Amino acid sequence: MRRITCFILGLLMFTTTAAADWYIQFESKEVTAGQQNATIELSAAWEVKLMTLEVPIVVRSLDPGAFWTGTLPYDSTGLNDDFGVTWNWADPDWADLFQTVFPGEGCATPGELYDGNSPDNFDIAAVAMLSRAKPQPDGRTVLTLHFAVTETPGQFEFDTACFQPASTTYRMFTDPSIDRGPLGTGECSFTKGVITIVPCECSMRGDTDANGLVDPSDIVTLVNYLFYGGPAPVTDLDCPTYGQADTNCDGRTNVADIAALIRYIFRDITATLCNPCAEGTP
Ligand SMILES: [Ca+2]
Ligand SMILES: [Ca+2]
Ligand SMILES: [Ca+2]
Repeated sequence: MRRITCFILGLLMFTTTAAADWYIQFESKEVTAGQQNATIELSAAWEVKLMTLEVPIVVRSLDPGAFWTGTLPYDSTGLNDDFGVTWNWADPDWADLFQTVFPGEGCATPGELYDGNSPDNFDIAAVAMLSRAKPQPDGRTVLTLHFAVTETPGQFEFDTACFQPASTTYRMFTDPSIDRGPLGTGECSFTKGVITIVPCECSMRGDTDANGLVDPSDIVTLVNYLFYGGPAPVTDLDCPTYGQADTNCDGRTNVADIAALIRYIFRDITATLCNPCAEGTP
């Protein structure tokens, strides 16, 4: 009986592991309305040495007005001319984000310009040069995109879509050349990512004692807490950072926040406290 149980457990583990070893996936997450430093990670898993990864992408609003905005991530030359793109790739010079004037030309569903108006099409292509990319059966982040989001609550998504007749879907070529995507052997799955923009109402920043005013008593509260074991500042759960005591939005409550409060209250009438809604979650 014990032997049978072990066999079944082993089979279950094997099945679970095998199913998870080939994938390309975006994360899904919440960001705050107007957040300037939002990110999305693309991760992938592969079992044998990898040669190339190509993921044609469409970014589309699921709710009108909820979208990315500002300067969109780009990396088209491989020569340090990039913005908002962090590669976790052995050969970053051989990894790019392509945008063309006519994305989707020749595809069954036409694409649209990469211009901050939904939808935006582009193509992620990464080549592992001489070293190839070592097997990553547990998966790892390959790429992080950095961007700002609109003030409109709602959702938008990063999905895969035909980019050109030669790039109709995602592809993962391993060494020797076998496409593990849907046009090849098909082990590799794709998971789209959904960004949910939630309203941000963090009006109490600096008001560490939550009495409705930002005044010297808030400095006292913070000093007592940090140096004399006093009670923790009130935390506003609507704030994306650590509440109203984090007056410089770096995700920590420390002496720098006291300095920011002193400057704001006493020293500089032009000083403002950080806007945690714009900064978002650290
Ligand atoms: Ca567009
Ligand atoms: Ca106060
Ligand atoms: Ca801080």
